[in-house]
Amino acid sequence: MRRVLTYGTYDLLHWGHIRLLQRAKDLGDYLIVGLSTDEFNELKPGKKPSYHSYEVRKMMLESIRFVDMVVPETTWTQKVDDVRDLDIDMVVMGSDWEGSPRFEHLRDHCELLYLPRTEGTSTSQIRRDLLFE
Ligand code: C2G
Repeated sequence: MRRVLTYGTYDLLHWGHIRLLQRAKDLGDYLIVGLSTDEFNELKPGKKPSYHSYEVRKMMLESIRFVDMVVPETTWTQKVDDVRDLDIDMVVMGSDWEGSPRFEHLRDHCELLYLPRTEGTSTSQIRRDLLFE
């Protein structure tokens, strides 16, 4: 059974997120999402606090049929341990992370694939659109 892992904040869940999760699931049999905690999001440069709490974002992800498990992402450095402990075959991220040192080192531990980001939607775009409604 091929086990796939991806990471993200998944705030204000939108169709770009869903397309990423669907393609990630299609690459294996079991999809795990490392979901950024509210505290971890504070460490991400330029990241606004999430609209939804970790628990709400986790509940929403767990309701998606492509997602088999959600685990907390609390640090930048947990990924190698996650790949080992969760017996991961492939890590998948959207192309905005392509080449990032946050992920490239995982090539020594598992397959790593970046999928084209979905153009035309993003959490920040949704926030901006709603602000000027
Ligand atoms: N994504 C996408 N298309 C969009 C928006 C997002 O394919 N229009 C992808 C991103 O590339 C990412 C996933 O959806 O793979 C989740 O996006 P975010 O919640 O914005 O994730 P991010 O804040 O980048 O957190 O350690 C890695 C971080 O936790 C990633």
